[in-house]
Amino acid sequence: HQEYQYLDLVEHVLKHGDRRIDRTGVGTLASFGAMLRFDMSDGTFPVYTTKRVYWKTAVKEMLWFLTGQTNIRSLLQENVRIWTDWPLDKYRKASGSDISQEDFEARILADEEFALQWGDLGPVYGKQWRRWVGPDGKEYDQIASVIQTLRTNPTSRRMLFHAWNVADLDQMALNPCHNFYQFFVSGLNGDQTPKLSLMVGIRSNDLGLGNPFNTCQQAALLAMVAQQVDMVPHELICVGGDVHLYLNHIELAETILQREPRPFPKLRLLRRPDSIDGYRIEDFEVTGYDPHPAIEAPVAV
Ligand code: DHF
Ligand code: TMP
Repeated sequence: HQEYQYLDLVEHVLKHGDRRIDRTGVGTLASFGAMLRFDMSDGTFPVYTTKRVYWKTAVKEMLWFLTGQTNIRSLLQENVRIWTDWPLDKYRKASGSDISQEDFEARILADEEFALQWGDLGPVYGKQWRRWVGPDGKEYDQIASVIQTLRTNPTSRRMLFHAWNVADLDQMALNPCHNFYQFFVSGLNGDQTPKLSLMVGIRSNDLGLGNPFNTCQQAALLAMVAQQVDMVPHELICVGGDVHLYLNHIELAETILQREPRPFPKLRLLRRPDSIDGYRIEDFEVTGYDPHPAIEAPVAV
């Protein structure tokens, strides 16, 4: 079962990870350099089963990146709350108030001006993917360029996009974790549909919370891009730099290691939008997802 790649990595970090106090103060066990390869042929959708992964939330985050937006308001409008902690932390520190997450989210939703001032994460993923600003002020849509190259020159070795815009780092709520997205096409010579693969470089990966989300949302991106360029999804390859387990996720890790993985679900896109900008969550049909129970775990801010 492909999920053992993830479980083996979790076990490795648990056993051999280097213990340190990290930026958040929570502390981690960390290893360096890991690769997970998921074969998506036959519609396989790599959503881990040893704990429930909220794949819709993860895919909605991916759709939000693709819109180019960076404000949590549009995420909250989709009932996605995974990014609230960072603006909330900033607001609490700046205002000296101890407003609850619920009240903060309600205010972001109700008050557009408040959202503009306090809900923005800075020039994070969506901004860099869709509107990277060059030295001359020109904006670059990296997603459109990659799709264009996939259509016109699929053997290119330059089909990638990147979020690590050095000049913008200090304005981001969090430096981008998943940075480097590169595509590769195989099977161009036969009479079958060409196969599209995606490799993603993740400089820092939280194995308990971030990684399960990242894997399935990147698989969703591969499925969307493949559909747009008339190819079939092949492999998703996730390459991690600092892969870590937070010390308050040890129990989570031990629990999933005791569970038996179940078959991955299947993904089907129900509609073919005119462009990469046209996807909605309703387009994702996921069948056969029968995970073990969810495990709640705190996120390190
Ligand atoms: N910081 C840290 N320390 N770890 C992260 O994984 C992380 N991820 C970020 C931003 N900063 C981060 C963005 N992605 C959750 C999942 C992904 C994510 C942020 C948070 C999360 O809390 N997942 C829970 C609840 C999901 C839900 O409420 O729908 C989970 O159980 O998967
Ligand atoms: P860092 O910027 O100090 O590396 O902290 C970022 C943390 O967030 C780190 O634990 C990795 C985690 N993370 C993911 O694993 N995946 C993600 O998609 C995001 C945004 C963060």
